[in-house]
Amino acid sequence: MGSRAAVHEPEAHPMGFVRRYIFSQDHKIIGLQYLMTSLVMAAVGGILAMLIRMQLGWPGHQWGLVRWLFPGGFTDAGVMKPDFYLAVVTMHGTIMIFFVLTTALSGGFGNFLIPLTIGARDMAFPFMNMLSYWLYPPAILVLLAAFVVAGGAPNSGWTAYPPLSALPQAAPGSGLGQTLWLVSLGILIVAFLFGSLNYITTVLQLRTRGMSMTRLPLVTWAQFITAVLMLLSFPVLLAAVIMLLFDRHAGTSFFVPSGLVVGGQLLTHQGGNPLLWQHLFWFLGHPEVYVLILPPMGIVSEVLAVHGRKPIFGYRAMVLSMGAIAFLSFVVWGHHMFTSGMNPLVGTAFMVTTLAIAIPSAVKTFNWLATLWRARIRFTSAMLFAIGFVSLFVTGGLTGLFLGSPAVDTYFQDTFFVVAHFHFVMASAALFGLFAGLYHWFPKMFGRMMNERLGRIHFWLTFAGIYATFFPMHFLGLAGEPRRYYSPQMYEFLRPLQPLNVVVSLASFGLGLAQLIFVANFAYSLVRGPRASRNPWQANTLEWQAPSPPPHGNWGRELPVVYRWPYDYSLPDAAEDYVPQTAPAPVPAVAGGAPEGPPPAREGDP
Ligand code: HEM
Ligand SMILES: [Cu+2]
Repeated sequence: MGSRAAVHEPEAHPMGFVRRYIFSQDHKIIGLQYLMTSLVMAAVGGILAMLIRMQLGWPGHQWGLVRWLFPGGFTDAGVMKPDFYLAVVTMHGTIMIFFVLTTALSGGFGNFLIPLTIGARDMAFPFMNMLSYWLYPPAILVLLAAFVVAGGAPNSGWTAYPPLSALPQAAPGSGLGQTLWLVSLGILIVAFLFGSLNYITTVLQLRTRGMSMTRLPLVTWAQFITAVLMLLSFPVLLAAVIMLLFDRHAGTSFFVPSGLVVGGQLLTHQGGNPLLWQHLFWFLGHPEVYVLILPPMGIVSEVLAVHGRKPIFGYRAMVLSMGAIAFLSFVVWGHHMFTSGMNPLVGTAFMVTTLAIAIPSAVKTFNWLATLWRARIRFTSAMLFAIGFVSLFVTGGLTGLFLGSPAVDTYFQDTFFVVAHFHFVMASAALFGLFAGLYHWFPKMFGRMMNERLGRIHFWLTFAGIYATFFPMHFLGLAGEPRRYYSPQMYEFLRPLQPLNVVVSLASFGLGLAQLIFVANFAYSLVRGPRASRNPWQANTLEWQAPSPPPHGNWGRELPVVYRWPYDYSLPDAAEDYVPQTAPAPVPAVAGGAPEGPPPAREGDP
């Protein structure tokens, strides 16, 4: 099958609309399907975020809008009911992490970019790739159905801790809603596994002539390492999901302890342990947060080099640090469980591994800054978002160091400090990576340019909005405000925090509104944007050698041949400030022309 994908003739067989755009096996269409669906889900998750902030900013206020949007049992004359609030929090987290960031960054950018950047015509297994996408909409439908079934959506958060998630009678959302949540996640995990198998095989098997692993663009390295991470971690969650379904419906007791009394009734479950779920969940959960951040790291490395007109600093260190982060992410999950009564010795071990992640993270940050050092920066929208990513990643990473220490974390656990930490380092940083990627590759994806002025306005409003929304959360957490509480103001000691909560809510509304600029720019550019040339950013990687947008099969009759690494920008003796990977070595000189030679042995770093 791999060889079929590699040799099949472009445009050889005419296809109808359905085969071409709906049930397509073309990696680019599948990538765009993943991307577009994720953007729609981002809107859903964003609306849920606004609902959370409405409740926390003005608890008890009767919202006409809420009453209109959610009639029936969800609200009390426009005031969200407590279990509906928890359902909103659960669905917001679940949607943003699994159904927006994972799907957009891996499913979207991975599919679109991997074959193009390695000089292949498609993925190794195009049919499996199509299946991967087509599991995603059913997973969405099953998840969203949880809102409308009896009891509503689950209350147990994106982490679905038992016993709340294990006992249908525990809370309204613990009934059918929780079952749908589990089934939906199971379906989506299968989609991810199909995708990651495809990515790994494709990168290993279908690289064009001259494209050694040490000449892969960092964006492709990031996708490759992410796929390995997904392949090794998601099956653990799949197993846990199935075990939890068994506990709920087949009478097993993996996660439910003996002697539980719910609603005056002694349960028959015996001998399970809720902590087992926490171990299994976080064995996926921590790698998952890196599944969300590695692809943006790749995107940002690419954007900084292209729009800074400089070779990426420390290519090899970049690859190695991504590998180190991926490896370490499997041995730190216990930092989510410091307060679960774990042996202090084990806690210390998890602290050491956790803090060790700061080293490769710092290597990457240093290398990005070194890439920017004395760069001839073009302040495009993509570049602004890439620089913004570095800022957000550092801001969020620093608080990780506090949380990584068990003594400090005992105080911070389950407060807004943790919410601030992961909204900077994961949510916002990943979002900035996504935007940087969209602004950068939009011309290649759709053959048109986005409006740069609107893009820059979008950046500044988003950047300010993110800091205004999430930075004050550190102080809320320091003052002891717990996360996931319906109404923290019920507690005397938290009441003075109310004005700050209003500030955060107002900032988040501004942040949400600013995204409309992006939506407008995206939609308008899609139909009216100026036509994009083949290589509008004057970039070196292979995808910019294909037409914009690339045809089915990507390349004409001949596959591109690669002669160099992707970061030959601003070489002193070259005619232009960029030398595409397909340019024969040595560098075409200003005068005299270049003799053709075989692909040289030189690797990565200059
Ligand atoms: C040096 C780097 C980092 C360190 C030392 C660190 C440490 C920690 C610790 C100890 C916690 C648990 C806090 C608690 O629940 O009390 C935590 C939570 C979290 N971290 Fe990090 N982190 C780092 C980077 C990252 C990155 C890069 C991401 C994502 C891309 C991330 C995403 C998260 C998430 C999502 C949670 C909260 C999960 C939840 O409870 O819902 N962290 N981090
Ligand atoms: Cu973690």
